[in-house]
Amino acid sequence: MKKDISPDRRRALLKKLIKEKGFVRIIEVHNGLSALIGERARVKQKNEFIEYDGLWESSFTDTASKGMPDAEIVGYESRLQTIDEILNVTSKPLVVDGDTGGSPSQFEFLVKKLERLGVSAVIIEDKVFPKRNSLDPSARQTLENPERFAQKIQRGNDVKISNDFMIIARIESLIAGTGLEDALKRAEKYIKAGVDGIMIHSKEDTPEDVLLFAKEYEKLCKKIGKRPPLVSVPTTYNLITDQELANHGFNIIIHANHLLRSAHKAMKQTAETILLNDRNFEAEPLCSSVQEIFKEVGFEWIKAQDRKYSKEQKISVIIPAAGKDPVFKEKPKALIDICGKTILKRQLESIRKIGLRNIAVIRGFKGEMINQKNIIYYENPDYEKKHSLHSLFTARKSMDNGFILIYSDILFNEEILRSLMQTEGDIVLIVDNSYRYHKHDIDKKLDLVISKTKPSSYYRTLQPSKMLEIKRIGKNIEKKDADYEFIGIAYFSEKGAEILKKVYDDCKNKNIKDNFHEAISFEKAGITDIIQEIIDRGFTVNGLEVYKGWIEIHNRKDKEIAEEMISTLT
Ligand code: SPV
Ligand code: MG
Repeated sequence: MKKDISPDRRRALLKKLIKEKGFVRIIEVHNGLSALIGERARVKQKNEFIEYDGLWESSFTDTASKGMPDAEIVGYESRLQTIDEILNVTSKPLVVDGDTGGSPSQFEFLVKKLERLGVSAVIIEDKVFPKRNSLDPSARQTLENPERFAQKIQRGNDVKISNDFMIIARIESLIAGTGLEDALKRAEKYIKAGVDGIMIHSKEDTPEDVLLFAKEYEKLCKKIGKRPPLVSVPTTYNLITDQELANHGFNIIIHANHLLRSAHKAMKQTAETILLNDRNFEAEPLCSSVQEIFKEVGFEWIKAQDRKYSKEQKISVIIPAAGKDPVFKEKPKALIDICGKTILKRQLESIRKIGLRNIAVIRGFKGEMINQKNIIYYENPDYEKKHSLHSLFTARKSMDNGFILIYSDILFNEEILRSLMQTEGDIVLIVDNSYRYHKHDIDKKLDLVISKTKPSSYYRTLQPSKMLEIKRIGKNIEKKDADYEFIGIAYFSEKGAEILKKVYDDCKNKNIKDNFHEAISFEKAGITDIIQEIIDRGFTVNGLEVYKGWIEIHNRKDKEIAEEMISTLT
């Protein structure tokens, strides 16, 4: 999606482009969708891309798209809605067809409103309200008294707040049949009243009249000493090219109604084709595909944003809970009761609190005791022989979109998961920098971590948590060398999961018989062993530093500490 443009910047673009390019080419638009088409249309010609310089909000096509005639029946409020729709989805300069401008007071309000919105120009025609469209040869056309019209221009000018906004006077003498002389007299009056541009309109099939006007216009402007840009709307005299018009002195060329007319024709044909065939198959070739429309209006972008920002929808949480614990022998560790609720139940509450829904649990030892609803279960009956790494891989199917791994024996604050979800790394382990201060840790083997950068010197780190790069992980690291403790929560993005799977498969295929990092064999490998293997192969494994907010239930003392903590919280 293109970046938005401010009203001030957009408004100034028209004058700037005229100055830079000599002439600008403008296309009619009548709603958001046509505005997107007009804004984006681009063709290659003589090895360079050309596109429209700006957009025209036509009274004829705006009213027609509302099913109404172009006779100042549709009021400004409704026109402003269309203008807003167009501005909302585009960034090119917009020229608004202001009809007659209404009464001078109405015109003052219109100028203020359009200028504030970021419109670059308004064109008003010197006819009497309520005007009739200029292209119908049989319509009654009444020209406004030129002095009165010049005064309306002056009043509009007086309320303008910037030099960028242009008030353009549209001369209708050739439409009403009052001739070239009248047109030139009016042009002189309007220029002297301070107009920012002159549009000469004609409904003839050939451009002679407007070209003659253009020639005389140059002489007139020389005489006055001021030459506002000249505007053409070549709807009827359409054999002349934009470049030819520019060569004759025109600075703004407006293709005033073609997107609406082409849409109208195509819609009629499609509506009739469906009726004729009693089904819509035959109409398909007449239509843009649904995907094309999706793309035009930014649906693809929304989907990409959804994908980017809602990891919660896709990624899984995998809790390996198959092992038999040497301390808690009576049931799976996940089912240890802490103040009336099992660890697993407490984990599920935290996981669901942050919107994660795809939860997988790997069962093994007394697996039948774990029977929470809305969980995908994987089984590792071989839990005695095959350790945590292989246990994790029974849940391979849940890894595809990325996953969060959570050991089944830890209690944690959901904020830890929330910050993990926001990280950008592909493999990120939560590491705690407070392990040195845990007295009760001394009698147990921790998963220790050495990082490339050293821990923050502060006891408690500031939010958001810091990312670091991990060099080594394992239980055999000397406590004095370790920087952190891995708490048993890790994130694998889609790419991270892919790396994990590939490294695992590769090790498995190699049929490693002896030690695998700290394990006596690949079969007995733990999750930290494969992480070390991933690091050794040159992939980045990050650590996300937290300070407390979790507790691992390793032994009975931990259980007591957890119970004490929870009871003081509740
Ligand atoms: C419009 O597009 O609404 C115009 C130009 O005013 S014309 O229809 O030619 O009058
Ligand atoms: Mg109009």
